[in-house]
Amino acid sequence: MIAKPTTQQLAWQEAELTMFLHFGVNTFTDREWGEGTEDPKIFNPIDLDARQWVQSAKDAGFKYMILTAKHHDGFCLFQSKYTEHSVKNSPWKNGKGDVVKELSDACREFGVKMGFYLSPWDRHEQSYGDSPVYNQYFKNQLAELLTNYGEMAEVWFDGACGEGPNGKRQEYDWAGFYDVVRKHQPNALIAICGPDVRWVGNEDGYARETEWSVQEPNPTFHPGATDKIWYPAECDVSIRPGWFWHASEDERVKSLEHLIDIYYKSVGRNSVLLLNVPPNNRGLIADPDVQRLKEFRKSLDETFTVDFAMGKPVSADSVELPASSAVDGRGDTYWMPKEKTTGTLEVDLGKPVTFNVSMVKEYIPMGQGVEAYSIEAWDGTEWKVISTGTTIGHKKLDRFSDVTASKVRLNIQKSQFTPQIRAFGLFKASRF
Ligand code: FUL
Repeated sequence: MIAKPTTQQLAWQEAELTMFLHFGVNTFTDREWGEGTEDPKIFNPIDLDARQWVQSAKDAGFKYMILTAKHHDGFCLFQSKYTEHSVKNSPWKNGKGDVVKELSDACREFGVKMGFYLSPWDRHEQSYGDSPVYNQYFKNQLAELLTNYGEMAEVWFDGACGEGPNGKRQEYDWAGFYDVVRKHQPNALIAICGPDVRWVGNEDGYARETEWSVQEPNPTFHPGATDKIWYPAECDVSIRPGWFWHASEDERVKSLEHLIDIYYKSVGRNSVLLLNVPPNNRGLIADPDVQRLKEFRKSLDETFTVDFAMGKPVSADSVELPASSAVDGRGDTYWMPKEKTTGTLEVDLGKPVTFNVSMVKEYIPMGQGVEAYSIEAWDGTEWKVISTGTTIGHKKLDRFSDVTASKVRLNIQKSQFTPQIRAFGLFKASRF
C-alpha cells in the first residue's frame, strides 16, 4: 500500500507558508520560558491589532497562522473557564479581552486559516504532575479552543518539558487529547506531538536534502499503526533569535538572505515553513519584521513569477500521461511514463535562456516515490548535469550557478513506483 496524504494534509502542504505567533507573559518579562508565577496584570498589549498580524502574514503569502494560546508558563491568551491564570485577570480590555478570538475573527475576515499551540507542559497549573487530573484540565481547555472560535486547521502540541529530576512527572494522555481534537474538529491537523504533521527535528528552518513524507509510524503518536504512513515535515524557525519578542532583538531580525535560504531549505525540500513572527508588547508585529516580510515576498515573486519552462514544447521517453502536463502550470495534471520507474522529460526553451533555479514537483495525492533524479542542460554538443537530487515530494528547488541553455531535461533515475511529475520549472533568481 502506498501511503497517501489526507485532504487536510494536502491543503496544508500546498499552502507552504504558515506563520507562528509566540505571544504571552514572556512578551512582557523579556523571557523565553516563563516560570508560571507571572502576575497576569503584566499582560497589557494596549494597541493589540490582530488584523495587522494577519494583514502582514497574508501580504507575505502566509496561508495559516498558529498562535501560542498557552505557553509553558500556563498563562492563557483566551477566556478559559478552568483557570484564573489568563487574560481574564489582566488589565487589557478590563479583563474581557481574548487574543484567540481577536485572531480568529481577523483570520476569518482575511481568509487565512488558524491554528493554535497549547503547551502540554504547564508550570502554573497546580494539578500538573497529577496525571489524570491535569489531563482532564488540558482536555477541557482543548475543547474550549476547539468549540468557541470557529474552524481550527492545526493543533500544535509542543514536546518541551523542562521539569528537572525533582520536578513533577506528568504522563500525557496523547490518545485522549487526539480524541478531543477529532471529536470537535475532525479536519484539524495535529502537529509535532501528534499524528498528522512531523517536527523536522531542528529549529533552524532546514529540512534534509532527502525528506520523505512517508515515514515509519511513531508508537506514541500512531499507536497500533504498522504500515508506513504519510507524515510530512514542518520546519519551525523564528524570524528573530528568540521565539518571543524582545526589544533588544528589534535589530536582530534575520536578514533577507537568511530567510530566502530558509525558504529553499524548507519549502524547497518538501516541507512546510512555520516562520515565527512574534508580536511586541504593544500587541503589534514590529516594523523591522513587517519590513522583512515584505522584502521576503518581493524577492520570491521576483524569482518565481516567470517560469521559463511553462508552456514550452516538451517530449518524454515514455508517456502514459502527457509530458506537457509537467509544464502546464496546473496542480491536477501530471506527466507519467508507462509502466516503468524511470523517465526523461525534455523541454525545448526555443532560444538560449539563463536560469539558476529548478523546481520539480511530484503529484503527491498519489504518494511520494522519486528517490533519485538529475537535471541536465544541452550545451550545443552534449547533455551536462547541472543538478542532482534524491527525494522530490511536493516541491524540490535546486539552486546552481547561472546556466544558459535552450534545451533542458529532467531525468528521473529511481522511483518506488511509476513517477508522477506535476511540474518541472526553471527560474532566474537575483539572490539566493
Ligand atoms: C519549544 C518551546 O520550548 C519554545 O519555547 C518554542 O515554543 C518552540 C516552538 O518549541 O519546544
